[in-house]
Amino acid sequence: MHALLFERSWVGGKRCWRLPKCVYSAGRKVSVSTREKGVLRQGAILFALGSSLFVGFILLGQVSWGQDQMPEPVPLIFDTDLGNDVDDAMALALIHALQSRNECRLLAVTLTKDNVYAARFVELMNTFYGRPDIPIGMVRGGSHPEEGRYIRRVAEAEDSGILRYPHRLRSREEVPEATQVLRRVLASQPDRSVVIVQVGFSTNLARLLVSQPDDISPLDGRALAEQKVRLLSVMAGAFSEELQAKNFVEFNVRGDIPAAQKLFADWPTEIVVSGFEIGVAIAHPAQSMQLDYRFVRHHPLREAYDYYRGLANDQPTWDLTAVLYAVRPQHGYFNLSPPGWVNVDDRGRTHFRRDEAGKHRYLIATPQQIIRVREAQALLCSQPPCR
Ligand SMILES: [Ca+2]
Repeated sequence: MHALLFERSWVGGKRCWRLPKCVYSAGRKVSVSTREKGVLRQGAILFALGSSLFVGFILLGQVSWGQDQMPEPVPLIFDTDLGNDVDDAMALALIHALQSRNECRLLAVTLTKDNVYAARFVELMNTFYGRPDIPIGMVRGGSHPEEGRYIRRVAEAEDSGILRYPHRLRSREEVPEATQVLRRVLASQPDRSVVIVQVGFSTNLARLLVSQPDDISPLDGRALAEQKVRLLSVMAGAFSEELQAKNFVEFNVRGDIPAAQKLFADWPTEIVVSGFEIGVAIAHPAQSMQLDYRFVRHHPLREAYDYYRGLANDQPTWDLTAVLYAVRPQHGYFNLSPPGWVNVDDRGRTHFRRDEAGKHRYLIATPQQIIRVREAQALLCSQPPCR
């Protein structure tokens, strides 16, 4: 038997592989028969197929390796004054949509609104999205405990004597105090992992900062936050030149000025702030509320939006932007200011001082980014539950 080999030749000025006219076997030149050329061609085909399969396996290996390297879902705490405006409810829907996409994991919702209907609304939303057991904490005392326009109406809505949106909570006493929930959840998480989104008053986080060691954790609140939290994403204040010139005092700061001062002065991790100017520039399209929720007869967010804003009206998306940045910081939805420090004066105005060593930044959105964010938020808010 003599070995059959491909030979490399120059054909038409290009280098290529072709079948040889003869080969050497045991040092002797041997001509290649037609049958042997057929074997060679079959070998060439098999070689090509084998190579393709090999490359395919390598690529498959790379894909599965890539999946192993996928980032973990962001462990998230949502701290909200839900009920004062409807963007908190929209932000909660957005969180659930992102959790259904395995991009975040809602660890707890803590309320800065001392009203049982706020807690009931959160629980009915969590239940609607198939996650009824997410811990809920609620401030005691605090700013703006009134019912507002939608939380009670949606929580008590019935069809033929049965709750339209099932949930279990009924009384204020059933809802644990928020600081305790924050301490318990933080203590249970890996170090430097948790992202907190604060879209209401700073009451709960300021109280966390001054909380003392207890049977939940030997750390005080500040040390616990420093150890467990990776990022705090806040909707508060105002940073545009126009609003600064007007001495604008934003609602979340005005609701508890001492707490906001405490938060920006003492919080130990990085903070990214979505100022008033971002959410007001990115209006949620009323048309989305009218058209995109037809997959279900009753949707708690659509109903809340109707009671609060009216289905014919656009809605600023302040709180949604803080969630979107927290979960998708790498998507280029926003630009960030240079680092610096935010501080809150006694009238509730926010000021930003640039400092390369600073831990605070605020969001900036270009006109192109505003279009993108508006579309992404509308799609995520109206994403059907994954139940
Ligand atoms: Ca809010």
